[in-house]
Amino acid sequence: MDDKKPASKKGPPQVELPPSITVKQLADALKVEPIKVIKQLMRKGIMANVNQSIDFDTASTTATDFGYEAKTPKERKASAARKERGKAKAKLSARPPVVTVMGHVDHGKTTLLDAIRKTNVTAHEAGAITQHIGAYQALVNDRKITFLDTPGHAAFTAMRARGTQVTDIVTLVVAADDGVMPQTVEAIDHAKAAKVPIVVALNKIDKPDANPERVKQQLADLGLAIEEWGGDTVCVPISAKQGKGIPDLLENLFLVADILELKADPNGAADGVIIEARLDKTKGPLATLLVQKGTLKRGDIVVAGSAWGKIRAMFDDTGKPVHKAEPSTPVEVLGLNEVAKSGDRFMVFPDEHEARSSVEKQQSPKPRPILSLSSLSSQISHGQIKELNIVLKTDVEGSIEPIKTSIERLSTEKTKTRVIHAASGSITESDVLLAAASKGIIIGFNTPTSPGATQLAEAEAVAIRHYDVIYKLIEDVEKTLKGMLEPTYADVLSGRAEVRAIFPRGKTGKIAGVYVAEGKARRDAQVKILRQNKVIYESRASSLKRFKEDAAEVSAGLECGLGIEGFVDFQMGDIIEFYRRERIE
Ligand SMILES: Nc1nc2c(ncn2[C@@H]2O[C@H](COP(=O)(O)OP(=O)(O)OP(=O)(O)O)[C@@H](O)[C@H]2O)c(=O)[nH]1
Ligand SMILES: [Mg+2]
Repeated sequence: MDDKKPASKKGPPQVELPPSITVKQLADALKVEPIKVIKQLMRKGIMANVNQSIDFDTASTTATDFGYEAKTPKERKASAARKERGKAKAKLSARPPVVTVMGHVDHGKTTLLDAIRKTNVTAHEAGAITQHIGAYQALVNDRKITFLDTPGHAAFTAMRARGTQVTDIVTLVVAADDGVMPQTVEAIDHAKAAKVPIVVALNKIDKPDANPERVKQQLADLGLAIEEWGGDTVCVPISAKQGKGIPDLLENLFLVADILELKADPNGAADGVIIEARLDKTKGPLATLLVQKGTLKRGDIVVAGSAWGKIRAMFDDTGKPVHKAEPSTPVEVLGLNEVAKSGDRFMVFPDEHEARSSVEKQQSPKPRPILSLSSLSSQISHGQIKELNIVLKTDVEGSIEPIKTSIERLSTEKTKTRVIHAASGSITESDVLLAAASKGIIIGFNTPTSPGATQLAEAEAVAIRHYDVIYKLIEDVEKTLKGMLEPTYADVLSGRAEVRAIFPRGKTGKIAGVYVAEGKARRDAQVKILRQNKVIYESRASSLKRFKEDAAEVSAGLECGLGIEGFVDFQMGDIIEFYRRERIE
């Protein structure tokens, strides 16, 4: 690091960083070797090579680590603009609540949504054909309420895993004859992890064996504070099938909404979330958007992930064309160039040019932080994480309590351990989503991971650890908390090449002309030089060229020029092995 002291007491030296920067450029800007930046990123759990781009937030915290204060060139301008906007004072207005219905299979989620929709649709014209767009608004005594028509906690948490929270209130449907079931528990934990209030609908009270009191007791045992017993969770007895108790349920949802004081600024350009999207054979890509802020208008230019376009037409949940949509309103829009991804955020841009360049920018992949125990460990030791969230799955119910208690006992003043969900059974996709959304990890005790969950965990970069001995499990969590768990790496062979020519470079340097026999020769690789099957030198590639052009990698069957840091003593027939450092869990 530069040990030149800043000239005055003005604080740390400043460095100007663009919104996206390669590791190499960042290292140059900070006047340190790229490997130092790479190592610092690893401590944050980010695996990035020299040529990979990182976003401004990552770059700026790294700059801070090296003693700099990061600024974007536009920052001054932007902060001035923010102040200006602040002066104009966002005019917040009340907005309708957005509700998601959750609950165990067959407890009546769909029946409830249908019942509400049938009696309270906002259809203005009689006979309007209601269509499924993934969300709808009901009108109750002149007040609007929005229901996400994609019931279930998996969809809810999938969105949250992608960084968007749309739900204000969860309606938990529990069949009064069946009581609390595994997915009821999951739904409660998912809602709690998202810090979303729950209103319980005790459904099927028309059934002769319905026992609402027993269900309330079960819910209380799970830690839900039931209103009648001094808590704040309301339980409303209903029969979705007979339409009984539904006005009471809606009234309670509005009460909770009033407590939450849900507000949004309906002025200005809209942003929000893609609820659902599909390809219509005749109309093309259709997407259901939920506006969260501002007002969406026909003709607006919208970007959602890699999809973008000008809104050509807009419909409400009854299929009626509309010109604008205010906060909490779901609309189906026509005009995006491709099928958007549900859960992606959308934003309105002032013109096509800016929209297009924003889409292009998003296309450079971001390195993903790996939420492994060891990376969490380093994030904890760097003070970036204060709470370690754990999803615990065990083989039998009896193992849950002792493990949970031991884990939670490990909480320190600085770092809390929180078991956000514990259940018996194999590790499922829903567990992975919950861990992803809560930036947590999954611990399996004597229990397997379902195949779908393994894939999803890879995609979501969620760490799953398996144990069969409790003390080992506790020990690892403890080490993680103390920030002591060091990541371990293995060298993975990525290619092999043979020296077929030797050229001078400069006065004393040498370049080997090599033929790549297997895999890939990589510029950013660790290399081993083998002579007669013995490793004679280990270092890094210093240059890789194909026909005088720098190359990041060269594939098998091709020739290239290779320089190696600190090594010139090439001989014909030497074998060069290229290795990639990989973290092992
Ligand atoms: N008696 C009675 N039956 C109900 C009531 N609500 C739902 N049912 C019945 O329970 C069954 C399941 O209802 P659904 O609404 O499909 O349940 P769900 O929660 O959407 O189920 P999944 O989507 O499969 O998770 C259906 O046969 C409904 O007719 C009710 O209030 N009373
Ligand atoms: Mg259903």
